[in-house]
Amino acid sequence: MSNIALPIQGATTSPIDTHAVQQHSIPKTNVQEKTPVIERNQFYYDVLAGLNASQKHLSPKYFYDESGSHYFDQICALDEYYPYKTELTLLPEVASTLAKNLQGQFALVEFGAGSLLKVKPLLNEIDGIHRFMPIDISGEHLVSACEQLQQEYQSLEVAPTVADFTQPLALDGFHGLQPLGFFPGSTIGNFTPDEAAGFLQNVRNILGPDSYLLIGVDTKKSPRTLHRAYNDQMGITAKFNLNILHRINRHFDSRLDVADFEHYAFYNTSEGRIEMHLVSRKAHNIVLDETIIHFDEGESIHTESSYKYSPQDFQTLAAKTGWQIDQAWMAQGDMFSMYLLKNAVH
Ligand code: AVI
Repeated sequence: MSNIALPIQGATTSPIDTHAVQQHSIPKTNVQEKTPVIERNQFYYDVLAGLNASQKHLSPKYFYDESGSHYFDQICALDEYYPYKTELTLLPEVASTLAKNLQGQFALVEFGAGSLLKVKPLLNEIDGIHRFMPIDISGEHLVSACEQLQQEYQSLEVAPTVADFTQPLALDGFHGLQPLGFFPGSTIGNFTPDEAAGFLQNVRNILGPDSYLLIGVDTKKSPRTLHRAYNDQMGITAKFNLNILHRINRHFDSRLDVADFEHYAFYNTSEGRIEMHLVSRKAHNIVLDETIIHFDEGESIHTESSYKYSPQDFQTLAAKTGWQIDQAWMAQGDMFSMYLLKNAVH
């Protein structure tokens, strides 16, 4: 499975500042660093390989530098972008049902935790959560978010891990508690179906037997609603998409004019996904260091897919990756879904 995306609100891919890690009040022994941040060389390699492919493409994980994360925060505040707000509205109801139905003592593991905004309804409602183990690739951002959370939830043990959770990961330290995974935001939609299956299997291995996973999944719906969500009137999604070209300009010695490209997003009904592209306005060459890359007029770079899952689609995906659906919630108008999955393999 490829190394994709940490597209969580507020996440950045800036290098880990070990000073920052040392200054924070989260005990340093609680912070585990499992993988290095994305290397500059990896970015070079991925950009050149992606732009030399017959369908040019770039990984959506490269959206999330500091400006990209800032644009994503703005997207979440837009009226048109329903997934963020809809899930946030659904979460208190989900949390109170879980508080009633889930008996036990839990270690809550959040994948791609970012700013830790969505975990609070769970912490507020479920008394059995004693340990919180967020995982994110952006170490500095994660540790400072954990520090703030620790102030608010003083009796909670907060133990962050700096890692790329899409890769196999040995997560120790459940301390005898039952693992409860949390993967909100429909980030699963940014994986291809094969990657999504690999991810769910990986999470099952990380959390182990007797674990649960609470996951947010965007649903199939009217293409008009989807189109609006990814083509907002203020043009923030366009800026978010085009920012990947600015990022290339910052990293390469390049002749690339961002104004030669435009944002294009549409719902591909047969694939069940939003596709985001950057379309060349004219036939031209760009130069990245010594490499010349040609674009025809109208040729695109595919920058992101955002898959949408009907309940049946998601049931099939869960079953084939060893999870069983324990509970399901649908937001009003079937706009967004959440599922509590139980590890079905013993
Ligand atoms: C993070 N991810 C779930 C968002 C999505 O909807 O696929 C990223 C995004 N792309 C454009 N707008 C938001």
